[in-house]
Amino acid sequence: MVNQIIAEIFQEIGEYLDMQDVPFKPRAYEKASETIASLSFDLGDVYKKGGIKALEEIPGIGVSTGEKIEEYLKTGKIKFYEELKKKTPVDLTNLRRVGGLGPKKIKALYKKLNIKNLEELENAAKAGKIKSLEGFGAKSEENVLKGIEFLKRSKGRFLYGYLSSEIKNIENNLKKIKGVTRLDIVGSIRRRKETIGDVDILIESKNSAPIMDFFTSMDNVLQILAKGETKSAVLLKSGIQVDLRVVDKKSYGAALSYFTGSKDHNVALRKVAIGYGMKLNEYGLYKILDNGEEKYIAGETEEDIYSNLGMQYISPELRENRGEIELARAKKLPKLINYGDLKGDLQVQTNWTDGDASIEEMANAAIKYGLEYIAITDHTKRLAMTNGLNEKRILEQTKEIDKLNKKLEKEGVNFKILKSTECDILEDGSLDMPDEILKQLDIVSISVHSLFNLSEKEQTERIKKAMNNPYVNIFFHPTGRRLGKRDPYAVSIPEIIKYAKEKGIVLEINSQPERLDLNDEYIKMCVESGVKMSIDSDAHSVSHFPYLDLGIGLARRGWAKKEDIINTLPVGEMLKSLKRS
Ligand code: DGT
Ligand code: CA
Ligand code: CA
Ligand code: ZN
Repeated sequence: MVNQIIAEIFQEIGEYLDMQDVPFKPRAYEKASETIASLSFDLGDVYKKGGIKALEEIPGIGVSTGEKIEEYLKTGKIKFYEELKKKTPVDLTNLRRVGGLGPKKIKALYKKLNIKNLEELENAAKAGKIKSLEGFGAKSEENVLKGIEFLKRSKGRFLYGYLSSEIKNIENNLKKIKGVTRLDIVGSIRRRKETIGDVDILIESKNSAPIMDFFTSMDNVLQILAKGETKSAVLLKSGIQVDLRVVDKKSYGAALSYFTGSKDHNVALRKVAIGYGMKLNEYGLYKILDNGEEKYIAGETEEDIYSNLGMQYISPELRENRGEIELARAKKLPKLINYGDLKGDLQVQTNWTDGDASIEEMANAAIKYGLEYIAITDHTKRLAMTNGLNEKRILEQTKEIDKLNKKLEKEGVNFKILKSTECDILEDGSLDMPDEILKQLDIVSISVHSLFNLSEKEQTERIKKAMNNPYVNIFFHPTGRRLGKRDPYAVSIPEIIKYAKEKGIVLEINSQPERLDLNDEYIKMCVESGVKMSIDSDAHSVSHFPYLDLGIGLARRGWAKKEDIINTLPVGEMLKSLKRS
């Protein structure tokens, strides 16, 4: 929103002027900034209707601030601000993010130690120069170092799976506030992206003050980045930023659509609106009348907006402008797999190797989660650090599984434990378990845990050789990536997909927050090639089954339908579908 950008620029102008010891003006910009941040209408719209006069009529905005808003709306920048930045090359934006550093302290650090950026700040703190400054001390110096360390750590993107309970908690607390009639987590989280830049929350309410007060004073807030009537933002101690917007009923659907994104989807959607002589923004969908006036048509719900644009409703996971707009206009969107469609989980580890719990405990947790079957896939012997199973132990395990299945049957529980393995692919593409053993299992799955640095050609050939074993059914976490830790190994997934199709091999969508592998683009490729997939939790503990939702979200981002995923089938049909010639 343009308001927010201008508010931030004015805030920085105030701080720059203050650094130059200009009297009075800093406070005027600061006030204008606060005013703008809390406006419930868009400055761009005001200007379009009433020009600079209308801007100046807004309380808190004067001649000089009004002119600058006009300049920004016309040119996309403010010269005065650009020049101030050049004259005072202090990186306010980043310095302000260091916990405890307000405008006053940043000014003092600049004036006395000529500190202009994070690097100079860190050097000064490490050299012990900050603690002797007036108004600072040993504690402040320590906090500066901690703050910088924290910024370094939190820079970049986050894994939603590890933050979901904290976010859920915030969501539940906000919902309890009186007057909150609707709430959605929007942005990349609603689109189920593999990684998220920040958390975006949208609320419908007529009275935002108590919501903003609560939001900015939560226990887990490290720093308040903005607090206004319609928008606030905080930095959590866990390092992630949360943006909150409060809107009214009439605009809720429009805001939901806008803040869900993606930006590319929004741009394409606005183009569709323009094609119909309409205008779409975060406040609503408007018809442009012959006299130039705008008539509100829709905005309360997303469904209203899509249908008034002659489109099917588009699920958030599809909103990346990868062809979904065209299909929705032609009413030809695929019917995606749903949350709750999985009947089984085909990768589960136990305390026979590196899992936390026994086979029975994992089975009970899966039953509680609502599944009808799991495959026990402990590692094989080459992975010695996981206490990988050798031939003797895996046979012992199959006996234990038989015993447990009998017990379940006797108790009348509709649940089946399948004998399986996460068999290691050896250096030369052969498997870490002889065929004699593999053929006694219900499902054979394979994965790469070594030689990550082979060339793409060598790695692809090695994997293909393993896939060629007639007993192999599923290839687990096909690219081996660990988000934020390890890049995928070099491998040609398109070639693997082609080979999987030929051999009838299933490729896995691994639901662990740091794997999410295959990714959405490869999933789409499998869907298009008719290669089946499984969605597995790769559970190592009884608490991991809910990760399956992350895998389903990813599958939906990859346009997968229920029939593309084998473990949506009941156990008998699923096993039949695995049969290889
Ligand atoms: P993230 O946070 O990097 O994981 O990705 P998003 O998609 O959550 O992006 P974010 O938080 O910057 O903004 C949330 C949504 O707001 C975004 O998906 C679309 C909308 N939005 C933000 N800025 C713009 C913009 O400049 N133009 C348009 N059309 N939409 C925007
Ligand atoms: Ca976001
Ligand atoms: Ca955001
Ligand atoms: Zn593994």
